[in-house]
Amino acid sequence: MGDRSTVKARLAALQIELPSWAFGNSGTRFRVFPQPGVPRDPFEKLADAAQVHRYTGAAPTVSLHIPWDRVEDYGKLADHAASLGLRIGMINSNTFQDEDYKLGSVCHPDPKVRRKALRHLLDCVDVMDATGSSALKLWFADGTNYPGQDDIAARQDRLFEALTAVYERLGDGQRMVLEYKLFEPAFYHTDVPDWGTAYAHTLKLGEKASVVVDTGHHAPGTNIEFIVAFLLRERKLGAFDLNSRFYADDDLMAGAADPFQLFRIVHEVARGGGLEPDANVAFMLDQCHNIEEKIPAVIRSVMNVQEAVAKALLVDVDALQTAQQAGDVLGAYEVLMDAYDTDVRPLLAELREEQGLDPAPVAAYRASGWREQIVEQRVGGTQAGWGA
Ligand code: PSV
Ligand code: MN
Repeated sequence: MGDRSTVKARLAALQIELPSWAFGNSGTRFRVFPQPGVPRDPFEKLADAAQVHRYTGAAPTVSLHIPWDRVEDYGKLADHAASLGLRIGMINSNTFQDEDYKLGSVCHPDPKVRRKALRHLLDCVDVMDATGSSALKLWFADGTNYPGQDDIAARQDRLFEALTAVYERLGDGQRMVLEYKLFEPAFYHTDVPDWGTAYAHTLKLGEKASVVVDTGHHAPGTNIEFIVAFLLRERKLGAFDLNSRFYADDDLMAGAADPFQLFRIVHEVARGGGLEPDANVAFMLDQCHNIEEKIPAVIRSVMNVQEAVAKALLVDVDALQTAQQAGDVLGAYEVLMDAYDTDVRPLLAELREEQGLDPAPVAAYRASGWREQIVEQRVGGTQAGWGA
């Protein structure tokens, strides 16, 4: 077990990336519920993200989604981030909200549509150049709804062709991560449905390509920690999109639905060296706050991830190994549960105080008056939301 100060030092180094879209209006396909004070542009989204970093000290990077975060001058956006103590994180591509993509984007049967989609992906690398972002995150909504609709294998060829072109465009110090998702919006087959498909493609591409595990993108009951352990071992775990789910891709707050699952995942990350800075595993949130207040929900999510990591760092690795070697099934389980059952909130509060932060981030945010200020100031204009 790491001693208290080692655990705190490792927690202090943990950085959780925020999605710009968590701060905009969102909803289900039934209704988007607007909230007062929601940002009207990417600059205001960064200002809200800065609040999360201010009260947690753990969220210095923000992931952008293009075109939702399209601006005239990306250098100016990066400067704005820097003035708020933030950096631009991953650039997320979006090839799922254009009329042309009804039958897919990079896997579309029409080469014209494929070229348009590829152009967008390459434009996203330009945004990386302009903002100093080091990673491109690719998720494709491509797939089919009916058997026979298109040639599944040919679509894999088209996918790989586009991925190769993007890979070749990456500059020094840039990488790409490929996200998989079981289903939705396609319902019969999806072109990157699982980690195996993402792994196979990124393996062929080379070491600048790896896999994103979005915790909400699996069939119920999937052992996500196994996937994490496997990918880490192969040095192909590039990033997490953290969120939680009860049913499908619910995008609820990380750690809310199943804190034990989050702990088990993070335990495998820690075990496999994924918390080390050179492992290059990004911990991103990918969440939407449809009915709850957004900024405190993001703060709470960061805290949930910190708690899971703290517990994982408290696992007595030597005792665990001894029990495993001895075939002591119950002993090994007990070591894991001892860590999971530890109340790590006092440890994290102590760490925050040492960092000059308030020990209770949500309460500190609420007392700051930021919410009242944005509700009063952000009037007029169009609030950011899905598709904007
Ligand atoms: C797809 O469901 C996804 O998880 C991808 O990461 C997208 O970029 C993101 O959601 C958009 O919210
Ligand atoms: Mn995602």
